[in-house]
Amino acid sequence: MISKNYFRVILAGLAAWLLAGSIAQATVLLGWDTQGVLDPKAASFAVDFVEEGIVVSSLVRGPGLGTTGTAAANTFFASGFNVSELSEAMLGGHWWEFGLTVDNTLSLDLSALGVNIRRSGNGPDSWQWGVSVGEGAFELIGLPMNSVTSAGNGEALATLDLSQISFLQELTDTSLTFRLYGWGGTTAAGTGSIGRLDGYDLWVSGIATPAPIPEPSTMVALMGLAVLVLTCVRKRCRV
Ligand SMILES: [Ca+2]
Repeated sequence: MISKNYFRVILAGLAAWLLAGSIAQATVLLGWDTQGVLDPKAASFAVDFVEEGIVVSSLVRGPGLGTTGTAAANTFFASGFNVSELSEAMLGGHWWEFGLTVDNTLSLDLSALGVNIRRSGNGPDSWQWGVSVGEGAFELIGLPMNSVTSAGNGEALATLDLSQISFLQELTDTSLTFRLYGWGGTTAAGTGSIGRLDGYDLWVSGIATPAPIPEPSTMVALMGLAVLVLTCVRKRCRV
């Protein structure tokens, strides 16, 4: 006969596994910190932190941006946001861009996206996130954001909640490309840089869990097994 304690261990383990899945907390999955950047005008900026199982492409400028003017230290710098509409920014390459690929060992539920912007007085004051899944077209996510502060150390734009965007949940064996479109600069020399507050200046948070995730039918089967085991213990059945 299998002992009652043995069954209790099985049940406790099963309960712990189910509980762990239900209370997982979002953490930063990838982040860039501009503090200490050696060349704010470099062609790209490598990620500072990335969760294991995710591959990130470097942060780059869109083809409509340049590096005219003096770059503030501890930023990733760009000029040329002098278009007046989002549509012009989208058509003209006035964006920051980075991408990520998640392999088939992980499932990602994205939670939030944030960025710090340090702009000049004649730089861009309006921003909008977009994303492409796989090779798909770019889709706008969230609402346009404003950067009010110029010069100084910049400011954090409104954090974008990704948790309610269904196509950014349960991501596995796929790739994403994010773009931050900027517009509203009044001259070509106006600058819009990433940085330069404490901590990460560009980041994505979410929950990464091992894949494959058990299907609901599997969860039901496991719950049924637990009930069966418990019933067996109570009846002191022999196995
Ligand atoms: Ca920073």
